[in-house]
Amino acid sequence: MTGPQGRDQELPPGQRLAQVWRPSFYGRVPRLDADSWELRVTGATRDGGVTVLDWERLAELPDVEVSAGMHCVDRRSIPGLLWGGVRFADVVALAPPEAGVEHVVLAAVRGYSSVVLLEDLVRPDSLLANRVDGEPLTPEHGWPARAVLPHLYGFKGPKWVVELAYHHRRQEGWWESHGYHPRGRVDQEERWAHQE
Ligand SMILES: Nc1nc2c(c(=O)[nH]1)N[C@H]1C(S)=C(S)[C@@H](COP(=O)(O)O)O[C@H]1N2
Ligand SMILES: [Mo]
Repeated sequence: MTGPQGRDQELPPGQRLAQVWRPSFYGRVPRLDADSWELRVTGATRDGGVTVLDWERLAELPDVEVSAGMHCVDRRSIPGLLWGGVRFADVVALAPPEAGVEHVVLAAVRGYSSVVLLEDLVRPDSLLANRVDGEPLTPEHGWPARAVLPHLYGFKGPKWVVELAYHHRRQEGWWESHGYHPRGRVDQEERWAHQE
């Protein structure tokens, strides 16, 4: 089927097409410089230390592209985006967690954070992205780096991400502390914490 109805049918359960891709964020858009941006890998790391990765180091990892929609827990979906960057699985291999770690906090500048399961982070389509549709991310959409975990709702992917922290116990990020689901899988409609 063609037309908007046909496309609607391809959307995950409970989602509808967004007419435009309007960025979602609170406060002002940070203007970050790719040359000074760093990702700090902290918490329960295997070597007990903090690994600091910049884009020069990350560029040594395989460059990948993943086609995926963005599904906001508020039910708006933007289908068919082509994300580019490196796999979180490769980042995790560079700076691995202690044995038994299951939880990860992804933190952005200015207080935004989300929690994800390590198993969701290391899926092959989970990216630390710096491009979309062949262009560098705009500042509004997360330049110079954002997390994209396509099978989870959008709130699980911080834009302007600067820290990846390993935890043995479950944590709460910004939306999780406001009643949103700790896991957030789109196909399971894991929107609210009370569904657990
Ligand atoms: N730092 C930061 N990251 C964020 C957000 C935010 O407000 N701040 N919003 C999240 C939410 S709720 C969604 S749906 C997606 C939206 O990404 P977009 O603005 O590029 O469409 O970013 C996520 N990442
Ligand atoms: Mo969202």
